Parts: sequence; structure tokens; C-alpha cells
Amino acid sequence: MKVLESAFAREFINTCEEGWQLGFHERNGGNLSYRIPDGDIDAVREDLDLSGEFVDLGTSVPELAGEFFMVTGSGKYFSHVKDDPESNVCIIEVDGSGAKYRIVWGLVRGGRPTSELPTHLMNHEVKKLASGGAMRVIYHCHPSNVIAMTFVLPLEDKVFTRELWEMITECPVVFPRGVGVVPWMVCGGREIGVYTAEKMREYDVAIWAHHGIFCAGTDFDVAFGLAHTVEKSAEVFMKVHSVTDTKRQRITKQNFLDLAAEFGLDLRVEFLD
Ligand code: 2HA
Ligand code: ZN
Repeated sequence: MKVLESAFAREFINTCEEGWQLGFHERNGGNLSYRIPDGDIDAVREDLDLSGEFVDLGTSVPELAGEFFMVTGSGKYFSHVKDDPESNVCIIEVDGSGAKYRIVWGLVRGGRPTSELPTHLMNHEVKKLASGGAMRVIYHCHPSNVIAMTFVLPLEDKVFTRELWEMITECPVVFPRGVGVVPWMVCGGREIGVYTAEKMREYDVAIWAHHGIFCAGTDFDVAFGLAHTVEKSAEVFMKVHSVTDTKRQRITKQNFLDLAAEFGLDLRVEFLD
């Protein structure tokens, strides 16, 4: 089978398009990666070029040795993925040491995988281990309201989690473990990757101050839905705080506990006080 005939490629492309349509990806902003299951890679093997040289990753991810990932290209626009996936997306193979990679499909007009590749792979490694292999998608986007919130609130996990939970009743259901906050850091390097991976041991979503959202999921819907929910909640927060500093009423600690009991949530209750 051709890569573009596969269900995973179609879902990858759809996710890029959804993010673009929602305004999460100005210019070349954001990136997406998918750890491809062995069976799915076998099904498209005829379409892969396995003759290229491996090059340095800029980090080491031994737990991902030999794995294949579909990733967006550095400098490529999410808005162009749907019409021309082969020029804007690639599949990479990580070598047996976990320190090198090569492109085996895509980026037919040249280019490299996303500038955030070290961060994506370090976080894939953490989430793969933490989830027994279930987590496969890492998604990064630049939604306006989450970014705006990082200029308003102290950059603390508890403060962001509590405010985001309070803005829409179903938020604790979608992210019961809360959100991590990463202070402003230079993007694209190993340092932000290491810091984010520490947060992602605890959370499925990290908010990068003045930059955007970084999140993980078992599939495209889960990862994208998580980012979308966090951004929607941030939008309500920014709307409320555009007209008032004080809330007339709110979802209380007891309300959250009732919700957790009803839905069987593993709620991070220490963030309720
Ligand atoms: O432009 O979003 O963080 C791509 C990015 C880097
Ligand atoms: Zn970014």
C-alpha cells in the first residue's frame, strides 16, 4: 500500500487541517508527530526508501530505537498539508541506537522534520513508557487564548489547572490530572524538550508560556481534542477576565468532588485547595 492510502496518513492530514481551520497554526506554527505501529509500517513498506544515511537527532531516545514516526516538516505550513502532504510531511526511522534518524518517505521538495523533533521524541519516549505503549500522538499548536493566559496568571501548574477546570464543567473529565506549565524557554532545542518531558511524566498537556500547547494522546482525536478543550477553556477565561476580575459564582471544591465521584475520575485533588 502507498503511505497516502493508509488510515494513519489520512488521520494525520485531517488533524493538520482541523488545527489550521481553528486558527491554531499561523504561518509555519506548530507541529505534529505519530509513532506508527509496526503493522501499519509493514503495510506501507513498499512505499518507503530505506537507503538514506542516518543523521544525528540532537538527543538520545533509546526506548524509541527502530521506531517509525510520521512528522510535519520544519518550516512547513499546516495549511498546505491537505493539498500536498508529500511535500510538507515525512516519515522518519530512528536507528538502533536511538541517537540518529533518517527520512524514509515524504518532504519530496526537500526539508527536515519539525524543528521541535528532539522535544517530540523525548516526549514520545516518556509517554510510551508511562502508558505501556498506548500513547502515540504528540501535538503542538499556538492557540491565542492559552497564550494570552500566560501573560495574566502566575506560571504555576496548580493555578492554571484550577482556572482551566473551573471554566467549563467537563474540563476535569477531559484532563483530570491537570496541566503542567513550562516557563518561557528557547524553542526547538534539547533544553525545552527535557523540561517538557519532566512535566509530561505528570500530565498529558503542557502549556508553554507565551508560546502555546504541547500535548499527548493515544490517537489523533484524543491529542487534538485535549488541545482544543484546553484552548476553549482558556477562551472562556479570557472572556470572563475581559469584563471582571472577580467571579460572581464558580464551580466549588465540592462540585469538583461530586463530578469526580460520578465520573470515576482520577482527579488531582491536591489542586482543589
Ligand atoms: O514553528 O511551532 O515551536 C514551529 C513551532 C516551533
Ligand atoms: Zn511553536
